[in-house]
Amino acid sequence: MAAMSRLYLLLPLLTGSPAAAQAPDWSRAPRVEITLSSFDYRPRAIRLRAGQPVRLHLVNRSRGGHDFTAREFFAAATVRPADRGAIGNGRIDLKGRESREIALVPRAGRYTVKCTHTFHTTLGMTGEIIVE
Ligand SMILES: [Cu+2]
Repeated sequence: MAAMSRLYLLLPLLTGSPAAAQAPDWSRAPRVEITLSSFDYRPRAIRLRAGQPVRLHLVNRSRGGHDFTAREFFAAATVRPADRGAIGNGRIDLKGRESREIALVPRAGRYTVKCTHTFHTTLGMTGEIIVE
């Protein structure tokens, strides 16, 4: 019985669940590719798992610049320290043909993403991030 309860105490550490107060192993986080183009995001609905570390790989396929703006999403998430500088006021800027990786642990919720360049949202650059 005593051995059993000890195992339960160790379990969060062994499984790497959020209960363990340690930095996520970012290298093992699955990679999710998100493509930006004129004037679209692919996929339109980005589905992520709550509390699970993930590496968002943003790829701008167009010649012009775009951004990936999701203020509530980034504010709620735990972003890898090395990537925090790339997010200014919930926005990630991508020059033409640029790509960037952002690792984070998302929090459950539904969030909107949009491009803040003039008229780009009107032209279709909006999407949704669904974290369950
Ligand atoms: Cu844009």
